Amino acid sequence: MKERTAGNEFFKGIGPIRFEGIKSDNPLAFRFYNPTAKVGKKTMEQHLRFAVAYWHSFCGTGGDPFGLPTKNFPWLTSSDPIHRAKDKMDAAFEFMTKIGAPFYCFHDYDIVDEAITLKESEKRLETMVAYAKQKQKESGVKLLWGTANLFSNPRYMNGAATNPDFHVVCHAGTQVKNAIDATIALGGINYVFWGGREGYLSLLNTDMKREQEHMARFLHMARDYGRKQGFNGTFLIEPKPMEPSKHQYDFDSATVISFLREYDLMDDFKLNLEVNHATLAHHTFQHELQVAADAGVLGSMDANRGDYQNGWDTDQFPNNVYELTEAMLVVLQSGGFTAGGINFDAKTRRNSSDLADIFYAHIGGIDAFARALVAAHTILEDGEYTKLRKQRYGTFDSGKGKEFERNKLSLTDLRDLAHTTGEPAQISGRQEYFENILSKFV
Ligand code: XLS
Ligand code: NI
Ligand code: NI
Repeated sequence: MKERTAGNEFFKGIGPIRFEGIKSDNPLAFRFYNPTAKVGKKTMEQHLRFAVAYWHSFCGTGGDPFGLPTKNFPWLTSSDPIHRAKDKMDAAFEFMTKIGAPFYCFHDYDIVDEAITLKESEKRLETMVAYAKQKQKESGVKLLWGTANLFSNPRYMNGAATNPDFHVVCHAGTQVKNAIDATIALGGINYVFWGGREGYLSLLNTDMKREQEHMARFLHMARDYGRKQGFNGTFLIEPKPMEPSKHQYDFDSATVISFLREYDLMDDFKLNLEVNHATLAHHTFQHELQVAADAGVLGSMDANRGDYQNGWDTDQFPNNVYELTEAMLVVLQSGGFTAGGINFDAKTRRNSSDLADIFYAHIGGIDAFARALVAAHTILEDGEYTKLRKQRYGTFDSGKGKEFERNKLSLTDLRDLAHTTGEPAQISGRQEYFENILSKFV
């Protein structure tokens, strides 16, 4: 077997990506994202906390149901799994350092391929966690979150924690235990559960209540284990309504919050919200964020975008500054990210086959978020938007409206008041006016 050369440069000819400002014509520079620039009290870097998703950028080779992979990543050429995994990790850390991302995220079997036996898989993981530790130390890149892939292996075809076969649940538990251990070893700030196969394809063969109870039990066990091992970060659930299952139990923010409340998990769990998952649930991303923020469980974000014509999870890089501004308005008003961040859960298109495309994609996404952050911050500073929204509820700020909010009125009081005040005057909701405020600053 060929000896591995450590420290190979994979993205040759591409140096660190720097902020060059709006006048720059350099496609390998930021035009809006200046990590050290202050927006309010924090720098852009502190606000946005960008993370690179290991799976899309270094593992996904562009295969689709109609065709073979299109991306010949030079880090995937070795036939030896550890050699290959280390090359891939070298490439990942080279990319993250050059793009200037402070964080990354991974699934267990992104960092090394799963082996035939559980024992060998665990050994491989151990080797790669040690390697990641060293790479993090050298580069300063940190782990935003770790997770376990409980959806690719055929054993999970009927679900992982919600599988009707207890033996499969044990395997899922093993993976989650190991992934929590890895996350702790690498100083991960959060741990994510995305339940792609936690749901059903047909209700005819599914005991939904029992499966959901199993999921709750499983999450309690994971929480208890993590806390016992000293993990004091946040556990995150990432809602998605469908795909790969027909119906997934973590459908959307509201569904997950009611699940967390029902099963007494609100103290340890928050939400990791993804743009394309929101749109699959027929919500705006802004809606999903607001529902979570209102319940105090807005944890982190998976950034991408769907396609307005296709109805699936296309995971494209974000570029719609107007919609991102709506999202950042919610984030800023809820106090901004503390433990969470913005993970680019997005992939370059199948026909974007150059290594440089991974850079263009992230540069575009990062710049779009920088613009949205500045726009949202300016809108809030300007104050007209929040003032007008508050004014819409002005009738609750004094008199009988205030008494209503304070629980001092009954239904018959409302009836008596309606009789004395008569038909209310029409008050415009002024949606277009509100939209124009956003347009003014975007
Ligand atoms: C898939 C999900 C997945 C999670 C991590 O749609 O977005 O990538 O973020 O398991
Ligand atoms: Ni997704
Ligand atoms: Ni995601």
